[in-house]
Amino acid sequence: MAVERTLSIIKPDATKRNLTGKINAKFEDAGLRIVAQKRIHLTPAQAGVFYAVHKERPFYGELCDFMASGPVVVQVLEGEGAIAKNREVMGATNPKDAAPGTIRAEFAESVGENSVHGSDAAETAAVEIAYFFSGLELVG
Ligand code: 3AN
Repeated sequence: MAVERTLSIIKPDATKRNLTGKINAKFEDAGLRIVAQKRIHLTPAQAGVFYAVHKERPFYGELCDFMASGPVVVQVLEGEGAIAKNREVMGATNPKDAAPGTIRAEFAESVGENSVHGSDAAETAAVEIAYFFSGLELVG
């Protein structure tokens, strides 16, 4: 399987509860390497650009406000099949449906405040990584 990179975000509900280290341990235990990472505080407009694909969904405004409600940790994870592997480690969008042991099963508060974001395909991973990181910041 090819080595890939994927964009991960530890969301405000998780940074607020001091869960960054526990979530990073889940990634590293699964063989994902954190090759770039920074803690930032998005504006609603910056969150809106990131989530533009969801513009027409009824929860878009709420999602942008939530993502700007506190600090987030944006990170690039690298590994074999990293995009799908990260989605596995994250668990289903709704924590009620997330498999035991996944980040969302253990930590998410609701379908909206679900602790982590992960890119869903190679094309979106490339766009999402470039939104937050320059090439010089990727130090695999
Ligand atoms: P995922 O993050 O699992 O790829 P998406 O792409 O369907 O899920 O949704 C993006 C984000 O939008 C989710 N992580 C969640 O924060 C939010 N979201 C999705 N569905 C809902 C919903 N029904 N109500 C509120 N927020 C939602």
